[in-house]
Amino acid sequence: MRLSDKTKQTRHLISQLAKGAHTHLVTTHRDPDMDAIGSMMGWVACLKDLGHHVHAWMADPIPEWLHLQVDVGDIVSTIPQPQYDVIWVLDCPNDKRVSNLDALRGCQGVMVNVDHHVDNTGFGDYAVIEPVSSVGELLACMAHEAKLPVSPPVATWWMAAIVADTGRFLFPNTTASTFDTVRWLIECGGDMNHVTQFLEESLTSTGLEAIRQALNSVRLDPTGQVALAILPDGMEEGVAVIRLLRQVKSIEVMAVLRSLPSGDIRVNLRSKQRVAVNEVAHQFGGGGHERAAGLTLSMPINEAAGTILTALTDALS
Ligand SMILES: [Mn+2]
Repeated sequence: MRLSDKTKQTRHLISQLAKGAHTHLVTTHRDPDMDAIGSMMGWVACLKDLGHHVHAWMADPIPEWLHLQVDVGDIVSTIPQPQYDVIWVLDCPNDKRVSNLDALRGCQGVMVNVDHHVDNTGFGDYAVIEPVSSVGELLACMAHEAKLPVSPPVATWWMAAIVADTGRFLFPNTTASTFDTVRWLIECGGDMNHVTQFLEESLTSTGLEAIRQALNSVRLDPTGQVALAILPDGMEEGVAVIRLLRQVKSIEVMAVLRSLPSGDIRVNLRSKQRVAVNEVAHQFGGGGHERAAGLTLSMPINEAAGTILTALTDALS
């Protein structure tokens, strides 16, 4: 990985903060995916192994798929203290992506923004932004460089983050450094079998039903290159639906929509080659990567579906 001198200095400073500070709050983006959760849980465990006092915080309810896998008692829904030495915000391109920005702003502490989104706004007192596959990979690199203790559970969390954000090592964000990092995490005791069970073998029967309904909802543009699916309320199988849609040869761009508890519509966008979906997301105040982006709309779901289908069709033409 090529790092600028400034990034190297910031990284050094941040590893000093990780080692030297005693109280830490760690959080990630709302509507968390595996990179968000894996990065957060791994970082929390790593800091705890250093003997520090650490809270993982997420204001939104913890997704159902995660309930199956971790003791969510470990993640608090309100910030327990008015002040921490360091507040870590992971995998958030901007501070509005945290689960409760007002609550975060009400908490004192040096804020460190650790992210891999190219459109990160650089918020926080310090920011480490590197365009690697995942925040899991970035934290693992930082831990390696700073010689932080990486236990088998920490390594497994970061491997899960990397495996998920690289689409099982199939997306173009998978680099030689990604494999070097995973190799090192396995040497630290990371358990790929556990990652497989977690990511590939944990669908519930309700999840299967949600996927069936989402597939029934699929709309295509007239050329068959744009696909859009709607997930049933409260279901979180968007990743599985996208993985199925992308297997269709003619489909170039995909959108999965779902209603959030607030009534807003969350839209996840993916593309194979030709469309920079973050540019589409920017049109609606969202953001992300070229091949994976997201946005939130405040309108009825059918109207949102029409709007997104049109925007994606325009982006392709
Ligand atoms: Mn990520």
